[in-house]
Parts: sequence; structure tokens; C-alpha cells
Amino acid sequence: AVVSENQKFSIKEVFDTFQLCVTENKEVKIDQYVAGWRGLVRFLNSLGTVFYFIAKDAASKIQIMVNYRNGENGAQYATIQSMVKYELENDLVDLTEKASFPESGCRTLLRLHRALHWLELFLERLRTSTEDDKTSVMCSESYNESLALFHPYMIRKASGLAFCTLPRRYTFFEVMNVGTPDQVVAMLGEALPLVSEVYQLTQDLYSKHNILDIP
Ligand code: 1PZ
Repeated sequence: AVVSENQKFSIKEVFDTFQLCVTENKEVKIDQYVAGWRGLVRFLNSLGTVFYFIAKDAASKIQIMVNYRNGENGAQYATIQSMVKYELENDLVDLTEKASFPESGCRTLLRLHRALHWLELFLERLRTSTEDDKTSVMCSESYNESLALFHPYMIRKASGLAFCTLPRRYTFFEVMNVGTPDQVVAMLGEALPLVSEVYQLTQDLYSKHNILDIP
């Protein structure tokens, strides 16, 4: 029992991974970014099969990034900064409409990046919530302020239905496997600035290169 307790997945590992993303000169390492996302997908899958369509899309985007890293130009994909430079300089990104590069690294990572903004908003709501607050409401409010702006009606509808199945706050905190609700709140307080930093560094980079609207 002790062994399985120890091996039980904790959401804290995910945030530790995001912390490892940022290099000394404030670049974002793709291996760690992707590893952080893997953990999030794992957590999402533990919430139930209704989230399968979301987890599946995230997993396929993670795979695209892993394939770039393992490919012949893998070294160019070491950080988000080096990837953006490489893909833009070599015209490997469809900037205005989908054409030759429907799965460019820049485009794929932008999808995950937008989802990271949702995560940031959601975790902040969780952190400042009280016992009777509903996770489904916190989740959909965060979604409506972020990802929903980029999603068509059908996806918004399906997401809304999935959110309704989220467990209540107490159970949700238990699934996070960090400890008591107080410990979860404390952990969120430490983790959020890390997620925010990764989000902001990426946002600034994409904004500087004017690639926040890659189709
Ligand atoms: C705790 C509850 C988790 C709720 C997750 C909230 C996010 C809802 C996102 C719904 C995505 C639905 C499926 C696919 C959508 C894709 O069309 C888009 C755009 O990609 P494109 O079609 O342009 O290739 N994909 C995305 O926006 C990426 C979505 C990633 C979602 C990751 C959620 C991570 C959850 C972490 C849990 C703590």
C-alpha cells in the first residue's frame, strides 16, 4: 500500500516540470514544456472518459512537438525561441491561411499555449475558491475568458457538457493528490507564478513576431 501511495500521480510533479522549462536567459525548453503537458493530459484522463476528446487533441499536439524534437532538425526545436526563429526564417509556418504547413511547430505550440492560459485562469480560481464553489463554474468561466474565443460552437458545446461532470471541489483536490485542501491551496500559490512565467514568456515572443493568429 505504501508503494502504491508513493507512486500515485501528484499534480505537483506537473508544476515542477513547468518550473524546469525556463532557462537562465529566459527561453522556454520544449522538452520540459511537453513533459508538463503530458502530466496534465494524464491528470485529465484520470477525471473520466468524458474528457477523452480533449485529452486526445492535447496528446496529438504533444506528439507533433515530440516528433519535431526527434526529427533531423531536432536541435532547432530545443526552445520555443529557437523554434520560432528557425520556422519563420525558413518559411515553415502558414501565417495567414492554412496551406502547406498545417502542423507547424509554431501553430501547434500556439494551441497548447492558449490552453495554458485557460489553466492559469482556472488554477487561480481554484486557489481563491471556498468550499461551496463549483469546479464546473470555475472551469467554464476560465474557458469562456480564454480558449472559447478560439473554438467553434460544437467544441464549446461539448466542452461545456464535459465541465458539468467535474467532481466537486473537495474531490477534485483529492484527485490532485497533494494533501489537505489547505496544502492544495498553498501549492497552487507556489505553482501559479511558474505557469504564469512560462505563459508570459511565450506570449511576449509570439506577440513580438506577430504570430498570435496562426490559423
Ligand atoms: C479540469 C478540466 C479540464 C478541462 C479542459 C479545458 C479545456 C477545454 C478544451 C477543449 C478542447 C477540445 C478539443 C479540441 C479542440 C481543437 O480544435 C483545438 C484547436 O486545435 P486545432 O483544431 O486548431 O488543431 N485544440 C485546443 O484548443 C487545444 C486544447 C488542449 C486542451 C488541454 C486541456 C488540459 C487540461 C489540463 C487539466 C488540468
